[in-house]
Amino acid sequence: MKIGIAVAPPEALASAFVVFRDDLEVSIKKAKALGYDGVELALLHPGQIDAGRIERLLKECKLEIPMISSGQVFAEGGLCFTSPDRAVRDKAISRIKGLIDQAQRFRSMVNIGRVRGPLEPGEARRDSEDRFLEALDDVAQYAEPKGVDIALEPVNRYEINFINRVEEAVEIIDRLGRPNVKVMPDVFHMNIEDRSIEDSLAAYKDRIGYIHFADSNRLAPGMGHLNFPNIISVLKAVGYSGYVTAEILPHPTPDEAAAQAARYLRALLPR
Ligand code: LER
Ligand code: MN
Repeated sequence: MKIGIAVAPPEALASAFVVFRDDLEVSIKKAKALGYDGVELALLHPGQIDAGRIERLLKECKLEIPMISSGQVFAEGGLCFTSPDRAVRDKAISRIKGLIDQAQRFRSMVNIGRVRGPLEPGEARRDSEDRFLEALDDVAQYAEPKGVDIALEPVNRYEINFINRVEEAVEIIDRLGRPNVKVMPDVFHMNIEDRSIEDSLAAYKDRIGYIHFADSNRLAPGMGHLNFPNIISVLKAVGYSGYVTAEILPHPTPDEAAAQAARYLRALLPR
């Protein structure tokens, strides 16, 4: 398993779930110094980064960008896949395709979190699901020849009313039937939604492409009451070898949060 930390460019919303909101050169160098293997980049649109410069930096630091996350596309851009407005859906799809182009350069995955959109009130659930599946199919088909995987993240009910549990994500991915769409559990959301974090991870081990780690209070692992030693031993037992990335609040300070997560995770996952 490798460990990562979620970061964003300086202009990201204050509400973005990242530790560092800074020039990417600064964040990448800090992540390297703390012993991370990779940084997850939360982007609003693909033009936010100078890909050539980032590629050089990653090479110099021997660091990876395993994931480009898209939460800002929904939170700031207001775009989503379930919108009844065709123009909004099309914008969401083309924005995600832009992120897929960047992901191809970095050999990253692209996540679909809240950008899937909510179930639309006043209509049958199936109608929202159908619009979501059509959009997901479009982006997955676009990503496939580029070698990019799409990671669908279940998110808790207080943030969105659609795809809250890991099981629900797997069920809808099965309906789509595209092998480059994986499930992306986030243990913070699982703590709210899944009956057992460990049992869901074990049950769907073959479907997991990437994992978010935050403690029960969304602080760095070790600062709340989730049982990370147990979660990690289950992941090891089922042979998970991908990333566990800290997507945490920058408390008490960004530097301390990032250092705490690195220290704690490295102790459980020595190189
Ligand atoms: C949001 O709560 C979250 O966990 C993000 O990774 C998904 O957009
Ligand atoms: Mn997450």
